[in-house]
Order: sequence, then structure tokens, then C-alpha cells
Amino acid sequence: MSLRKPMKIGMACYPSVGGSGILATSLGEELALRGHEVHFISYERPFRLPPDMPGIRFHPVRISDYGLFKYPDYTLPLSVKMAEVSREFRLDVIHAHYAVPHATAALLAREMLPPEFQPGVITTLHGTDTTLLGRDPGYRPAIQYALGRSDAVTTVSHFLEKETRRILGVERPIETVHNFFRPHPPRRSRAEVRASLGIAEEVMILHSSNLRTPKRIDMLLEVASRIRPADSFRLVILAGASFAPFEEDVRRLGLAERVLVREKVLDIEDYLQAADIGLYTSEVESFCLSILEGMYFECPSVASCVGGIPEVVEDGVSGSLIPFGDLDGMARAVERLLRDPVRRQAMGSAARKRAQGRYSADVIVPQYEALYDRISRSEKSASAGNS
Ligand code: GMT
Repeated sequence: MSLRKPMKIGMACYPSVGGSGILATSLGEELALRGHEVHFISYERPFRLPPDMPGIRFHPVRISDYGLFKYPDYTLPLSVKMAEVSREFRLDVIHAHYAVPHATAALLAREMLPPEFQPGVITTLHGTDTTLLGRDPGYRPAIQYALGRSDAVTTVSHFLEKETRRILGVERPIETVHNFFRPHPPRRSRAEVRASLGIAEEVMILHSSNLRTPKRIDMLLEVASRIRPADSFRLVILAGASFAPFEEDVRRLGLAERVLVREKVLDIEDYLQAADIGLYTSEVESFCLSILEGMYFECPSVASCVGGIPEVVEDGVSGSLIPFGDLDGMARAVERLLRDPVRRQAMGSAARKRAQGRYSADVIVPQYEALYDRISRSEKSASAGNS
């Protein structure tokens, strides 16, 4: 329970497997545990949101498929739902995770409401909303508008803050609030999980992602094919999307015996505790929540030294960072950890210490609470001034 006054918070996010939705879901859970009322607004229930949790409500956005529309529209029904929920539950703030379309929809929702029902709008940028869509002329002006009009803008790393200023030319204050993780207790033991995967003595290397282009799954498999001895490890891929497009690469690289794939896994903690080394070959990454998740279970990662990853991992202490694209360098870094369980353990415990000290829910969630508090107070005084 938090010492702060309970607030009513609208949480808009993607419900599917992806860092922004996962972070928003964990934040909602944490806020509910601290006594706040959290209203998730999305086209589906976020996949990691526990059912029937006190303090959490889910409001689905219904999308109509009118024959007139070649492409169904989501932004308008989303903003109408946000306005409805704001009015009915008197939301203090709407927290939009990922600029498109959540931040623009939240601003539109606010415009639809009379002053006394208008919530504050906080936008959290997660990554590709800046690094990819921020460069797309079809989205850029809408993102710039949304960032300019939000009451507060946060980014999940200092790297993303700088990129947002550089790519989108934003001059307003941006606050970095890093991602966090609080593991749920695993349901099975490490031995049970490894047995279920058919892993005996081999070292278990874990990769967990939505397999999107920036994750460079081609490079992940290439690195795996260069690790020696080849029979010393198994690579377990927790795939947030279909792995089918990569099956051919697995065969071509002779990895059929080495790679195990599990799609859309919910009990990630089971796998995290069973893993020995994480492997991440991303070309861009604003934070990389999956690395942090592993760190909690004393699993050090070998990762590309890109984006916000150096804010998460201290190279040589809590993991190994290798220049992007140096596939041999990555394979050698994995081999060093494969060969040396003592080093692996030392890095694993440093990783856990760093994760708990800097990126725990207890460190990060109060930063969001303070922000909501600040924004809802300034909103209230602004609407009192208007009436
Ligand atoms: O998949 C998503 O939900 C968003 C995705 C993205 O592409 O923006 O992930 C980002 O958000 C995560 C949570 O904040 C970060 O851990 C990821 O590093 C980040 N991905 C990229 O920057 C590529």
C-alpha cells in the first residue's frame, strides 16, 4: 500500500507480446497493489494481466469494420473509450504507453470532455515510436504534436531521451523513468523446467523477444551456429510471435538439435530461473526488458552494445556487451561463460544485485506515482481556473 492518496489511472497500451505492453501491465499491477484504481483500455486484455485482480478493470475497445473503410480505424474508437472511461470513473490521468496511437487518442479524448472531466495525459515512449515511427513522415508530425501537448513525457532510458530530442527535435522537458521488473514466483522448479525441455548437462542459453526485425534473429542464429563446442549448449527461444519464418535458417545452420522454441509463453519465470546465459543480438534497443528479467534470476546476458542496453548491463560485471554485428565476438563471449561457471555465477549475482538496486518495482513505481500526483494536481488547478 502506498502512502500517497489513491488515484484513478487510465492505462493505454498494446495488449500483445512486446515490451511496452508488458511494462504497462506490470505497472498497473503494482499500482493496484499500492491502492490505486487502474483502468486498462485496449482492443484486448493485455496478455500478462492477471484475471480478477482487485483494483484493476479492463475496458475493451470495440472496432467496427464498416464496409466504407478500406482499413478499420482504431484511433477514434480508442479515444471515445478513453473519454467514456475518464468521465464515468473520473480518471486523474491517462498514461499512454507508446506514442502511436495511444498518446494522440488520449489527447483527443481529453478534448472531447468538459474541463471538470479532463484527465492529465502522460506519454511514455518505449523505443520504435521514436526510432522508427519518429522518422516516418506519415507519423512524425502526429507524434511531435502528441509529445508537445502531453502534460508529461517520459522515456525508458537516457538513450531514448536523447534520441527523441535528436530525431523528433523535441525541446520540452522529458523525464527518464527506467523500466522495472518484479518476478512472479516460478511455478515449476529449475530441474522440472530443464527436464521438460530435454536439457541435461548442457548450458541453457535463453533468448526472449517478439522476434521483430530490430531483434536480428538472423544474427542470433548465426551466433549460435558459431559457438563451440556445439553440443555444450541448447538455445531456448521464447517467441512472442510465430517462429515459422526462421525455421529454414535453423535447418540451414545445422541448429535443429540445438534450438528449442516455445511460443507465447506466460510462465516466463519458469524459464528464466532455468537459464544460464541470455543472448541478445538487437541492432537497436531502447532498454531491453528481457535482459532485465534474466538479471533477476542471476542470468547474465551477452548482448549487443546498442541503445539503452549499457544502462541496464555493466559490461564485464553484470554481463558482456559486444559491438553490434561482431558475431564472432559474441560467440567467443558466450564460450567464455560456457567454460567458466564460476565467472557465470559471479556475473549472475552482480546482475541480480544491479537489477534489484536500480530497476526494481520499489525503486521505479514511486517515480510514476509522483508524476501522476504532480500532473493530476496541476490539471485540477488548471480546470478550477477554467470554471
Ligand atoms: O514491442 C513493444 O512493445 C515496443 C518495443 C518497441 O519496439 O518500441 O519495445 C521497446 O520497449 C521495451 C519496453 O520499454 C524496451 O525494453 C525495448 O528495448 C524497446 N524496443 C526497442 O527499442 C526496439
